[in-house]
Amino acid sequence: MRVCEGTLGRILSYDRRLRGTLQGTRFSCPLLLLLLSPTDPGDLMRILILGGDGYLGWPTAMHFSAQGHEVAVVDNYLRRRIARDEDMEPLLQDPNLHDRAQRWKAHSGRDIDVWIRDLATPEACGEVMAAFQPDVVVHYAEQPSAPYSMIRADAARLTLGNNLGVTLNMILAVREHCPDAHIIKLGTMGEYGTPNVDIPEGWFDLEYNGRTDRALFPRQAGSLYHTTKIMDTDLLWYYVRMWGLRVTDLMQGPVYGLVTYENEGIEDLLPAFAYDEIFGTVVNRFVVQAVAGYPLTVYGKGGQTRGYLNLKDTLNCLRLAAENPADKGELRIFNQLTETFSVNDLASKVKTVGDSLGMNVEVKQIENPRKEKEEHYYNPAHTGLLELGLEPHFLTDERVAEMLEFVAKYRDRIAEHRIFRGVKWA
Ligand code: USQ
Repeated sequence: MRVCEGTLGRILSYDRRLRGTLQGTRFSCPLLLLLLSPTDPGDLMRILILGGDGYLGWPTAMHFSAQGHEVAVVDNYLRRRIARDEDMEPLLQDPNLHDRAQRWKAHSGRDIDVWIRDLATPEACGEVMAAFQPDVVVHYAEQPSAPYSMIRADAARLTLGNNLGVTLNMILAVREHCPDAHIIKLGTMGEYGTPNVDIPEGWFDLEYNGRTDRALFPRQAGSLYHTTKIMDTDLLWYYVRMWGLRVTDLMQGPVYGLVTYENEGIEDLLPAFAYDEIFGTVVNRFVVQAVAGYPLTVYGKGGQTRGYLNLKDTLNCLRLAAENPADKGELRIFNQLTETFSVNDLASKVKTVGDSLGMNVEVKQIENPRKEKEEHYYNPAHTGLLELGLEPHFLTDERVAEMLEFVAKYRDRIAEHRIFRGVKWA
């Protein structure tokens, strides 16, 4: 692990934080605080989360903070602005980052630094990196919606410009200000598409005309958003080769859920939970649709299979990647998913569980607004994170029931016109 300030500095910094926390509002017992900080003081890191306002960013910030790490978040509220402009706002209240940090402080006694900056501006990116001197940079700061990237020409340009621009600025700023920092980049399983062969974890052995080499597995994205993620991977791989950066690229499938270790039972700390066609992922959408009495929107034949994971598992994957950094000059790739199932499997599970709760769920196959294979082979490897210690939370009937019951408390906030608008791919 990289040590920016040296071991002594780190211990002093930990001691400062410990005493600072003890002066905070909630914890008055040092022993309790130590028990609540599972990380050894010598392993504490400075973790910078780019895109810290998002569905994944804010829970990740709290998770690392709860482990005792020093955490800062940066965001320019791009997702909020798009959601507002497209009338696709999330289900729950969406406090701004300063409010979120204050609420976290009140609950945990811990600080999270907040920077409202546009990382697509090189100066802003450099300013944050120079000031915070991270050991780990978690890069979520991208326009995350595939449908949004396909909606109009201006949205396509924004997605490409923002996602590639921020990634390049981040790389250049890391090299200038903290070249040993471990970059953890959120990629997507959508980079691989749905090939008719097994999918390895990023790399494969290539044999051609009797010669062999190790290469990035072929990528074939299904949306412009997913294509920007391929371009990110290529940018990172280029600079890993040129400058010896240390990078972990997490190829993540669609995430579901909203309860984490840090926010359980505390509504104040829940993340933005989207159920609309632009920002909502399919599991979260089906749960909200079942609660609203809206027929589950299965696109096309419903044989589309993806690799899914619970929000808690995303946090554990990030933690495991940070605790076990890539080497210098390494682009390490993990496929971040815990189980695969089709849209039809998902719909029938939500229906069965919803019906058992008296929801009378209807499932409706509708014309697919996307251009994608609706029946296909899908077999991605995903052993790397399991080998680091990941213990998956699968989408059991009990978990579906918990989500349905949770969302049912907010039923009157569901705006049906946000559920389907039919953004066409072609
Ligand atoms: N789908 C339906 N009905 C719906 C919504 C989606 O049948 O109402 C289908 C889609 O057509 C697709 C599958 O469900 O085949 C997954 O769709 P999704 O909206 O949950 O996921 P996607 O658009 O691919 O994007 C999401 C995140 C993105 C992340 C990606 C991982 O928004 O940030 O990168 O999941 S992956 O899908 O593995 O590429």
